[in-house]
This record gives sequence, structure tokens and C-alpha cells, in this order.
Amino acid sequence: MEKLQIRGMSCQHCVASVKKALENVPGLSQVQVNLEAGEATFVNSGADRGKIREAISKIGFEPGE
Ligand SMILES: [Cu+2]
Repeated sequence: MEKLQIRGMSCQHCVASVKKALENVPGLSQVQVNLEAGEATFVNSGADRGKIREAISKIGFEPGE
């Protein structure tokens, strides 16, 4: 599992948006998003880390490194 910090999520709607955005990145599966931890975990089979971060910032949240 890979992890990514995500800043700016405040409710379950944010969680759902982030989850959907990550699921739409080719190569990501088993996406889970935790509101309290401000963190997403997923299995990454080949997606570029930059592309993953871009998918998050595109919908208005701030990805960590
Ligand atoms: Cu929200």
C-alpha cells in the first residue's frame, strides 16, 4: 500500500470526491480515504506519483509529497 497525505478535507463529501478522483487514476486500486488522518491509501501498480498528486489538486485539495 502507498500513502498520500491530503489537506483540505472536511467532511464525507470531500472523502468521496477524493476517493473517486483517485479511483480514476489508471493503475490505482483498493483506494481508501481517511478523513481523521487526512490520508489516502491505495495499491499503485505503475501510476506516476505526480499524476496522483495532480488528480487531488485538480479537485481542490492539497496533496502532500
Ligand atoms: Cu467536505
